[in-house]
Amino acid sequence: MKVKYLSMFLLMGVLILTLSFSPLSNPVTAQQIRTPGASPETSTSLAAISTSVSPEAAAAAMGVESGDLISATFNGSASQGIGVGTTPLGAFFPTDGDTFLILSTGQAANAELANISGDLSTTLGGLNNSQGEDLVQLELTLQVPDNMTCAGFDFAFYSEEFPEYVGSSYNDAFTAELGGFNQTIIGNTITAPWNFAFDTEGNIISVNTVFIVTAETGTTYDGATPLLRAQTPVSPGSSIVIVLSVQDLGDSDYDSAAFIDNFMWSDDPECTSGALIISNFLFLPLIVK
Ligand SMILES: [Ca+2]
Ligand SMILES: [Ca+2]
Ligand SMILES: [Ca+2]
Repeated sequence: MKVKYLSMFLLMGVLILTLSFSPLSNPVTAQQIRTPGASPETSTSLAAISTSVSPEAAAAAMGVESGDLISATFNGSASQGIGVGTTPLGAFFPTDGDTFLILSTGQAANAELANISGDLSTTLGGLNNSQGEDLVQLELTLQVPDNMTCAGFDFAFYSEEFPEYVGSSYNDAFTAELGGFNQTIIGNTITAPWNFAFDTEGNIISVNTVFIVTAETGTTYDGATPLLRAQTPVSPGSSIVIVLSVQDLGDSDYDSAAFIDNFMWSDDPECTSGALIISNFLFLPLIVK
């Protein structure tokens, strides 16, 4: 008898536990919505990336000389998405001087965290794209020197979306546009006719870029492009507007970032629009300081 009562007791216990832990949500819906872990709080001890910087300080960090800067604005972007790196980070940055600019779809200060999370995510306030997802921008109005015909800068694109969401609707992107912000989003595709930071096949720099990607990023992000240089022809002596943007696509989770530095003018008569690899991972040991 004792064994029989014990069996009934155990069976009831199992039934109660099963009912208690049954999922309440529709499993189909749950598969469609990503639920990353909580983003770590940024610590004040992580002092190598400054946030709450002015647009002018952001421009200076990426190498724009103050004499060439007419104006700068973040267009209402969340201040946590913009950082100035003051010590070396990743394989390449800074590429000029002591500082570089970080534009992130999450907290820029998190870029230097150890890569202990595969789903680092922050939903920012401030500016959003037409999907309602995180958009972080620096808009520069610049005076082109009289003898210069080309503008360019160094950058690399980092994303927590690598490698699991390549080819998906979560196609976070970086763009650099000449003339203003002029984009349309349909599904996971951004159309940006004024963008000059496109890859060798004319695609936007995004999670789906044709540039090779490494997992050894030296940052908190799970993947990064090589060091790239974008350039565009400009009219000597004119004033120009350049809009640098990073944005989440699909949802505002799994953050991405662009590191930007070494803004430059040149009188290169061969200057054409686009981005090219200027340093590859093959040379990584030579580049790491
Ligand atoms: Ca990560
Ligand atoms: Ca985000
Ligand atoms: Ca994302």
